[in-house]
Amino acid sequence: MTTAQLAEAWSEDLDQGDLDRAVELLRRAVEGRQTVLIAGHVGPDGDALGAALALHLALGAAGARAVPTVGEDPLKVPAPLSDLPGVEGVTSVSGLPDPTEVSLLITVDAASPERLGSVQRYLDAGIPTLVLDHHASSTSFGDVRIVAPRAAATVQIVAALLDRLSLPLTRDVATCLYAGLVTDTGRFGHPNTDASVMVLAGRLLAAGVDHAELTRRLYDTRSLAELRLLGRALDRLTFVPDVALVHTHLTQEELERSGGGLEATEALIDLLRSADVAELALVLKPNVDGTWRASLRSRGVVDAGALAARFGGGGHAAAAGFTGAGDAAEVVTAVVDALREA
Ligand SMILES: [Mn+2]
Repeated sequence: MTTAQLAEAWSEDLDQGDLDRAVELLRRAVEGRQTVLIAGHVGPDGDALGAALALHLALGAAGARAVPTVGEDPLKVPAPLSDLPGVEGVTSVSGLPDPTEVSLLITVDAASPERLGSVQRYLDAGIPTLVLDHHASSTSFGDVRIVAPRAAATVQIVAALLDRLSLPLTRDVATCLYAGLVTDTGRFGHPNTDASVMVLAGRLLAAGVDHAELTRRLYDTRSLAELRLLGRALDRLTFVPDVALVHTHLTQEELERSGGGLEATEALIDLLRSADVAELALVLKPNVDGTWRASLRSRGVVDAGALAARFGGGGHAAAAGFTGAGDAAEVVTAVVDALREA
């Protein structure tokens, strides 16, 4: 196996005809100076936002009117991602062009229409839709689907398409792609970190990405509110020995009192997962409607995605999530019961 073949292992799952159709849609958008809506999932992470912004910058520079968005109103970009190049172009749902003006919808890192929030109405409007994703749980929506479950991040698919279009990896485009790569691989620590990840990372660094500055902003910068919230949640940490589960939760009141938003607690789940006795970590964070946003992280044995699917959620084997109802203890009990059955 050559280095090039090894680096592209994830792309073997893709259909060449679909790839050709995707490239054709993008080429037409650029040459026809079309209006292209690029939608990441609600509650955007580094991959969703990085993929959307890289496409926004690259297609925009080549001639398209590329509008990046996530399906939220009001728009909330997590603080660590708020300095990414092109982020000022991210448009709230209320500011988007009318569906009749949009020639192409590109969804990135969103495994189902529900993950698009308010952008779903553009799907329903019958606009040609290109789906770029790496979730094995991706449901079959969209017209042209480039779904690569073995890709570590959606930004790998975006980079491959930009290559096929011969669009340049400028420093800004590379920075957005790198943000997706570094976050979805857990700083190159998760098992999805393979040769293709490192080959792309090397290309992006060569394009001028400031790795140290970007990772400092993504990982080593926390507000006092976030540190206090982390302390509160860690203080409440509970271990269930027979299923090797560590779990904790935060209340709506604690979030409000701290002044920190939900995004301030993203580091919590990875801290919990680091417990030496744990196979699985569970963090419950309150949604405004009274339900819980449950995040799951596995240390390798438990398939977090399969577990989340039992509760109507989804994700990857190492990281997944679902929406839980009831009080926190009831959600934890349901997860423990499911683990004991498995
Ligand atoms: Mn992703």
